[in-house]
Amino acid sequence: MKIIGEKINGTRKRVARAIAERDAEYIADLARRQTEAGADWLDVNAGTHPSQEADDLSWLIDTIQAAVDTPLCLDSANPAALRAVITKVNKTPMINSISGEPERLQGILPIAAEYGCPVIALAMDDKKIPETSEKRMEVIRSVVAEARACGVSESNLYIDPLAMTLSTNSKSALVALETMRGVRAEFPEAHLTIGLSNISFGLPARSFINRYFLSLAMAYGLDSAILDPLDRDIQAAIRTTELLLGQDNHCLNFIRASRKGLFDPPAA
Ligand code: THG
Repeated sequence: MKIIGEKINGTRKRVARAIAERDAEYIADLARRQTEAGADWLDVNAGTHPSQEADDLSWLIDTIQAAVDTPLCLDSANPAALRAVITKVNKTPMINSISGEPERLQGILPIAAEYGCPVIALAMDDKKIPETSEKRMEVIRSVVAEARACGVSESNLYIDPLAMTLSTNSKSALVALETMRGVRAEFPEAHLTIGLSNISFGLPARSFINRYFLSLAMAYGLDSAILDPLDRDIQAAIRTTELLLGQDNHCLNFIRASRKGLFDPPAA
């Protein structure tokens, strides 16, 4: 299970302030702590107006790369901003994201192809999120075909089936899980990812919902997720579910994470 650390996101108030004030130490600290907690990529979302996005992303990238060498996941739907910053990224970044939306496909797929980037593909088009897993699969099929045509291999695609909040649709987790099943069956080389915390938006006790959903999704083939790696309970859910699904030879990762104190309760 690969972790995309979610914390450097300008839609979060504290991060927005750090970006506005160019508070490098705050951002560097988030980069270091997520890396220490095992993040495989750091999501970088400036969360700012498109006119400001390239500048802010550029500062974030410099700041993060001065602190850690963890690969980045550039979270932007703006091809111009992505082009402006991609050459300053040290390690091949993931791009988050494309969708079935033609402008986004045509603007971003060529960048992913040129730089050999893994790319997250959302199961939606023209800002509309299909209600059923069958319709999401139709969008995914067309995005996979477009990606291939542009020279992005199936194995560089991270399909995001989209977890919508349960608070407005009690079947939304099921729709996401069914879509994962479909992707696994039709596109065995492709990866799956999800923005984990969406599933619980507007509900109480969110961390329980997030964790049980993560565990179920892993059983459906989820192999990466955008989440908070500093959350010890999520760490426990990931390592324990890997153990149960036979994804942890000799239980080594579980034992290592436990020794590292990533989830064990502190000694009384
Ligand atoms: N799919 C893809 N990319 C995504 C998402 C997705 N990128 C953005 C988002 N969704 C995932 N990232 C975050 C980052 C931070 C938070 C939630 C999702 C977060 N939220 C706090 C909360 O939920 O309570 C509130 C904000 C705050 O802390 O101020 O921290 O679905 N491909």
